[in-house]
Amino acid sequence: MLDYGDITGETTDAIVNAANERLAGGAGVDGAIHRAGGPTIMAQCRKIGGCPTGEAVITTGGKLKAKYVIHTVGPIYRDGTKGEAKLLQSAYKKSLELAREKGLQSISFPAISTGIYGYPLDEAAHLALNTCIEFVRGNTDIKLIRHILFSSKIYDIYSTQLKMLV
Ligand code: AR6
Repeated sequence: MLDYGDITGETTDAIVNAANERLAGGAGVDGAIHRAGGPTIMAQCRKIGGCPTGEAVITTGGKLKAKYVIHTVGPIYRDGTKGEAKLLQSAYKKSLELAREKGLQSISFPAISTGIYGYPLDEAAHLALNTCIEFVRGNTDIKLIRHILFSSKIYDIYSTQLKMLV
């Protein structure tokens, strides 16, 4: 399901953070989640220590409405020949697997890698939606996957890509 807005207000069991490998916090959606969720999220990130690109880890949601934050690291986009697509798919898949392992039923994603990491929006939207659709075909445990898009431009790109997939 697509929606427009700020992911920090989501009431799904988990929200996903577009983090960096050091889990050090940053700008964009990462900064917004840590600001809204408070310091317990960063304290747990420090304990975990890091997360390789394409992997995912989980912490509390702190003061957020969502119980958990799943931190994943999308690829930095270079020229598309450095394994970026596989890594972006993996970031979505590992986040979903972690949610399933925890018994969660709903999850919200931002458009991972499409901000500071520079991933072209059309391709990132296609990969995000396709990976989620394939995952729910094989697993029925997760009942709701929301994609929270931060601008009308990104929302429109997701809508176009979704129409092509279903
Ligand atoms: N809610 C939903 N989406 C958001 C929000 C928000 N509050 N804020 C930004 N976006 P980015 P990346 C969108 O740059 O490209 C950080 O510094 C934004 O419009 O947050 O994966 C990390 O620490 C864009 O479409 O993440 C890493 O160092 C999308 O979220 C690095 O940036 C992702 O943009 C990760 O870069």
